[in-house]
Amino acid sequence: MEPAMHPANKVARDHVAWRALLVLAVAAAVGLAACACNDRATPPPPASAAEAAFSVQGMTCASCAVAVRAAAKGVPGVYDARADAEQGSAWASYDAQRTTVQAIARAISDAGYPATAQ
Ligand SMILES: [Cu+2]
Repeated sequence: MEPAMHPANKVARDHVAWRALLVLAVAAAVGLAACACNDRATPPPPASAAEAAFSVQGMTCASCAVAVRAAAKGVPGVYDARADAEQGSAWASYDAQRTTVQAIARAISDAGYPATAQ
């Protein structure tokens, strides 16, 4: 027959179990947070990142700028674009290994806003 466990030993063992649980819970929370964070993060620019500016005709309001931006971003290899109707300008960040300034200008032009690289 085993001797009864001393109350102090039992408390110590429970304490270790709770600490282990706590460590696991924290590790899980950190893992989840890192996961969610990665989902939201924008991918880093590729090594062949390039930028281009365009003169764009025909933009008369903010929704024209939205359309120009969407046209530029629709080109595979473009990972960011901006357009300003007042300035008649657009800018694109793109992967030079995947697309060209000419292709982006053509896509903006095809959307109805004649564009030329600056
Ligand atoms: Cu407009």
